[in-house]
Amino acid sequence: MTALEAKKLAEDDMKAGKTPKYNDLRDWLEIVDSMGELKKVDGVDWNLEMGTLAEIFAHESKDGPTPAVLFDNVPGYPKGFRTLFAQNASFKRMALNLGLDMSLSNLDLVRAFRQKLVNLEPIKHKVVTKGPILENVDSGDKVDLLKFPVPFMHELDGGRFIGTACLVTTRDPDEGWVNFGAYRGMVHDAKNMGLYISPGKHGSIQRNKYFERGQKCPVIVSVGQDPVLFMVSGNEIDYGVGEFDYAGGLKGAPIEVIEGRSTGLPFAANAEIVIEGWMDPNDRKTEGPFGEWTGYYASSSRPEPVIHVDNVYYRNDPILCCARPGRPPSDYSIAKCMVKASLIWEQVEKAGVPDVRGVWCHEAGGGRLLNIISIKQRYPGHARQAMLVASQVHAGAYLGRYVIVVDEDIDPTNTFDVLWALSSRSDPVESIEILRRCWSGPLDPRIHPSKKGFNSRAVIDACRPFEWLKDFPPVAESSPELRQKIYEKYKKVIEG
Ligand SMILES: Cc1cc2nc3c(=O)[nH]c(=O)nc-3n(C[C@H](O)[C@H](O)[C@H](O)COP(=O)(O)O)c2cc1C
Ligand SMILES: [Mn+2]
Repeated sequence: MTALEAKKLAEDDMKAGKTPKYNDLRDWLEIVDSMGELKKVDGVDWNLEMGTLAEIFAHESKDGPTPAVLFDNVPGYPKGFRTLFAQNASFKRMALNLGLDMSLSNLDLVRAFRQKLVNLEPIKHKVVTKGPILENVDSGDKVDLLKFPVPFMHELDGGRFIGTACLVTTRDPDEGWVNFGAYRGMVHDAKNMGLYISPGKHGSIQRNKYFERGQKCPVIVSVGQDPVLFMVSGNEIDYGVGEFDYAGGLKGAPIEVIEGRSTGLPFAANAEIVIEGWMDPNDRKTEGPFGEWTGYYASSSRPEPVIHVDNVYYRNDPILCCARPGRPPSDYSIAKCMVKASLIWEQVEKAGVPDVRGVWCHEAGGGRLLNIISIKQRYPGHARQAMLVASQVHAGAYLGRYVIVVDEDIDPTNTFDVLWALSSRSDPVESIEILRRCWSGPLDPRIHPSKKGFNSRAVIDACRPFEWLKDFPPVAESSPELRQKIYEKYKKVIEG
């Protein structure tokens, strides 16, 4: 099928209220353009201009969601060498990625995704030998990371970051499974880049196994690909589950991968730009600072392992995918909230907590620091169980701060209602538990640099006390029946 035919098919699907299927990032961009959610901007400089413009779109898009932004004709670069920002910054685009109903948003979209997760079976990736990513391969002396218009995003950054919306792929040397995560990557020079992985992340655990034996760690960094792969990369999938196979499960078909020439590690056959190399245990170089999802520069800079690049693979007219971090809303904060909420919901239920009615990870907390879980209380202790488990399942454990549990009448995505429940149903001395020495990391802005690694949590029970449920002061508002009746009667007045 030609690109034009694919676009026509997608438009027909959307007219019929169906979510179109797409094959690769190129098809995806055509669809997003038809949806009216793509901005194409020419002539913007990689040095501070792209980052600032993306920030303005994220903070000031008044009519509708933050658009995806495709930059072309970057000064100093050939036409067609593009960058894409904010790919997943709307509910509609996330629904497109996941094959879910594109009219859903907020808790409805979280519910639909969580439903999909309940039946999700990973599908093993398929190794192929051909694909558009092999259109160009630069090796050895020809390697030049700055061949692509890598942005310098914010004024206080320490360099140009090529790895933001990326898949850093490694293999466990003992267990054999292939992991990928979004870990930031800074260009040191044409042939070397730095990588920052927080302690405890799967990529860090795997890399340490090589380093502890004095071995080099093979690595592939994909920096342009199907948005669903980035979504999987940047969120906590269970330890031991290969993210390519998980993404295949989401797409309902195996991800086709090619094996790298020097490492044998897999990358998507239809990716845009892929970097392959090795990290030497004895070679570290200052990495950072870089703006972080919390909205600060807390991890600053420190020596981190360097990737010595053997090969760079790229499509003709390659698209470098970028995710601008920083003070929320960022390029990926809304996507993170939606995905994390769905994952936490699924993981809390898997851990045996019944009757969860909703989960939301607030965007102001970057999808981690302020999480809310809503339950229908069934027994004494149910609320405590839900909030404690939500604070420690894999998707909720890293760098959390507050978890609030609310009753089923509170929509966790509705901040006003959550604050109302917190204000009116919690009693600080009885309702707040403090957990100490939990999983944090260098990015935590509130932990002093000398104490980073651990943090504390407040988990807050903002449910009506269970033993008092029946007699708790009734809510002062009209019943739904009366409300409906009065609405009908005074429809003209109400609707003007
Ligand atoms: C845009 C973006 C950038 C990220 N940057 C980093 C990073 O630099 N270092 C890091 O450890 N985690 C980073 N993360 C978070 C990880 O990608 C996330 O925790 C993921 O689950 C890691 O994969 P893993 O669970 O396989 O370790 C980032 C996430 C996103 C969405
Ligand atoms: Mn993982």
